[in-house]
Amino acid sequence: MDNAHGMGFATVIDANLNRVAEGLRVLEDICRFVFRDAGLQQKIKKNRHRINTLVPVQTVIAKRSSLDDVGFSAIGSLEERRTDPGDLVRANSKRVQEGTRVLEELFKTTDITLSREMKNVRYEAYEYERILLAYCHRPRLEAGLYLILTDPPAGYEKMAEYSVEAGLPALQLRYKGDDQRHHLDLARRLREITKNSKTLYIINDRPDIALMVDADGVHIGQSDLPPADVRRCIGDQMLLGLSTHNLEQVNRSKTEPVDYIGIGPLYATTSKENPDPVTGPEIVLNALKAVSCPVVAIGGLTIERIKALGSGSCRNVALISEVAMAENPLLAMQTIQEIIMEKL
Ligand code: 3NM
Repeated sequence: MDNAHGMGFATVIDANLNRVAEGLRVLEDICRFVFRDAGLQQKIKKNRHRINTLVPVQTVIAKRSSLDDVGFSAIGSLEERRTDPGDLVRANSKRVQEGTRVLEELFKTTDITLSREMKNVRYEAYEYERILLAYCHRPRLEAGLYLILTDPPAGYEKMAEYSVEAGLPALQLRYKGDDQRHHLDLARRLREITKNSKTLYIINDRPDIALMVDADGVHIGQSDLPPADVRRCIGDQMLLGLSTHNLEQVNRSKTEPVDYIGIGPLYATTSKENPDPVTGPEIVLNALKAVSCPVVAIGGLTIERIKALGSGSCRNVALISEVAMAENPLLAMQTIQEIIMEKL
């Protein structure tokens, strides 16, 4: 290779290393700040650091000039058209995949080990794209009443029908009986009722049942299986919620692949056996400051206490008894949903 060509190749390598590093950085930040998957973020980061260590000698960097690059103006117009997070993930995954493909080829002439390394990064980038796109299509927990059902006097089915009618953002089946088949049956019936509605259907404690009935999500507690393992089991498209009971657990949740957290019990509750110590309502604001995902206030909440939570504080409230014991549960759901939405 003569000098002029050598410099040309080095410039192509330089340009593609930068393209790959930038694409990885965007994917890493989306992973970290939007989907909060620390494990995947670390994998992307490792590859980005590796790519950065390969950036060629300073002479080439000094010679780099985007303005002399004949492709520069052509790229700009396409790059400005990103319409949703999925577009952003796809576009940046493509940058990484294309860049590593070019590097894989070029390094074949100089360093076969590096060429293979680039191939590995490319294959890993297909994996990042798949996971992040799945995240983009995962349902989101909207503001409002998150209703939990444990033996409601009106019956599970009736309460599920009311939840759909009231347009609640989420309904959780929290069955505490021993009959596994009944549990599964019930879970299936509530899935039928909530299907094609705006009410997300979440199963408490049981990722296996959530998968069997094709629920929208699973909710787990601090002593259930670890969130990362549950996530591996339920895949990328289901919502995963985690109960927290103090700020230490709230902070730890930031490193876990969960989509929302519950915080409580804010007040004493009789709906849960062996509840954790009462946190008081003040903890909600601190939890909201600590995490970027939705925070669901829970435990001993009543209409009056929800009103007292203050405007602008909590967008998500979970209840069992206040609705289950209401004379008219549908009316109670509608009223509480309205109160929460008015407070926002
Ligand atoms: N989890 P009620 S408190 C299921 O602190 C549950 O994580 C809690 O019922 C927690 O609205 C609770 O009747 C019970 O108090 C909530």
